[in-house]
Amino acid sequence: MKVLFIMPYNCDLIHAVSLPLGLISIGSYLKQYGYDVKICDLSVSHINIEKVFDEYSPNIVGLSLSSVKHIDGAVDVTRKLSKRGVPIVWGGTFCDVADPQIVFDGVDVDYLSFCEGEATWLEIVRCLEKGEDFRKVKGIAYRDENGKAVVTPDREYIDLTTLPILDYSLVDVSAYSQYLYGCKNLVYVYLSKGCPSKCTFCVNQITHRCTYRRRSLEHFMKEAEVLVNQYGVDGLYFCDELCFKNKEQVYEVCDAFEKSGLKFFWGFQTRVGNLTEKEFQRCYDCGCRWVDFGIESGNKEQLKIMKKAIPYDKIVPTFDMCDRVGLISLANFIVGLPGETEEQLMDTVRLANEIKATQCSFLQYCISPKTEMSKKAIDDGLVKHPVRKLSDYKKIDFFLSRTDNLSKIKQTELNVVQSYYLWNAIFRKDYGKDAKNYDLLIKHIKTLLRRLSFLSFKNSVKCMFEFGYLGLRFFFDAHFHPKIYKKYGLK
Ligand code: B12
Repeated sequence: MKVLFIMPYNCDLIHAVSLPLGLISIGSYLKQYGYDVKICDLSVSHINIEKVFDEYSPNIVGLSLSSVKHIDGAVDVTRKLSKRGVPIVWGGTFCDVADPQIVFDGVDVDYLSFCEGEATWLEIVRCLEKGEDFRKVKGIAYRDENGKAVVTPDREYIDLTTLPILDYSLVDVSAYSQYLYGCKNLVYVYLSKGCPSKCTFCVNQITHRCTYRRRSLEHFMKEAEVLVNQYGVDGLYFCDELCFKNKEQVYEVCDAFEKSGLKFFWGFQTRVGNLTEKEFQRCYDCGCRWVDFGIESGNKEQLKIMKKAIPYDKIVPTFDMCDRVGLISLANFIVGLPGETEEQLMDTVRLANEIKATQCSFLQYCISPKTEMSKKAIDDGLVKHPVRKLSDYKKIDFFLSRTDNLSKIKQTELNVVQSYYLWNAIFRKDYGKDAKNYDLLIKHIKTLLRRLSFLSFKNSVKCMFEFGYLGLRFFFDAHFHPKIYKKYGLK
């Protein structure tokens, strides 16, 4: 039984490409049961997927869509392979939040798989082997005889400690290395899944149903050893939504890093109020160099609506702690929240100016279907252009959003605030003793050229147009709106 997993190309030139951890995890799980797995990542190579299909001759194909950025690429691959007589399944976070009927009406995909893919895939390939119907498999959607989407019952989450060690030989690790935070070969990894918080804007409500689970630290350390010793990785970015739920986990992980003797820098995302200076210091002493915080808003009313539940009075002191310890601190804010007023945005800018964060990022809120906040915005009639067809999802993009503005603030003002901080972020120094002016910009350009080299000529032209348009918008919005800078106190 042969399984072909495909990561579609995406037109996002801003971010470096990260390891397809979801596919590597499902692939390693299936290999453990003796199945033959191949992962083909079209965002790091522009190979002919039909040729790969013919040579490998898989029994089933799975595509991963982590965000709306993958829609075009996934539709393209599905069109090319849909006539080959093997089932095509889409999975990944985009599928978790999308409306299955809209997806089935827009593309000839056979099944959708929701949330965690490991156990679902094992059942799917076993059904395929025995010639049984997939329709009894939990956590999927299929079309009935009339083309209507049928969703099977939710699947229980698995105990992550039972998952095998990730088999990085399934991909070319070197293709994913990033220059960031003083590292020359940084990759994304993970230790846990989900988050117990109930933030109303976050897709975690759907993908992990507000649960929190951790992987086996022992397995993780074996993976880290492979990444560092075999692939020369010098930086690990923990992309967990909540890397440490409590202080004990910090010491457990730091002790393991110290004991291993492996040399790498690392960083993680956490919530304000979870750790004290002592833990930040312990992390720093064990190689941690950056911490990412979701602050979202500086306005207490908006934070309450979001159910963010972070202690407001600890926000400023937390960034002070990171500054004293020597950690890069990143503060993420959301602007244009449903019903947000200019005064509320001013509170956010005020807070961003007050904290000692190395970098503040502002992204515009856009609906993430099925989340509490989006459902309410739709019910309140704030969403003028609801999603009716697959291509409408492409407009739901947090980055200088082209989606409906749900706030009471003018779109130009939202764009200016976002661009202003982004511009500052691009032009700041990177981290470390050797950091120089513009070195981060140079690294971003290197990333962009690298991304372009992975795309086909047609796609690189398309992506460059999009990127050029965004770049010009940034530049103008960050430089030519003195009245708005003054109004919001952008220094
Ligand atoms: C790493 C990461 C990135 C990386 C790229 C990820 C990738 N390889 O595509 C970077 C930094 C580039 C990135 C960028 C963006 N990201 Co991002 N990212 C993440 C992050 C932090 C981790 C993803 C991950 O690796 N998880 C670990 C693996 C093991 O889990 P997984 O990927 O979910 O896979 C499991 C299931 O989804 C499923 N599955 C996955 N694929 C498949 C395929 C099949 C066939 C099946 C059956 C199952 C299946 O099974 C897997 C194993 O259990 C998530 C948040 C999170 N912690 O999940 C956000 C997240 C996926 N990103 C998100 C967003 C919005 C973006 C951006 C659009 C942000 C922006 N506007 O700039 C961009 C899009 C650019 C892009 N290239 O896609 C959102 C998506 C929300 C949504 N779909 O509505 C998330 C959920 C963050 C959030 N909470 O809002 N991202």
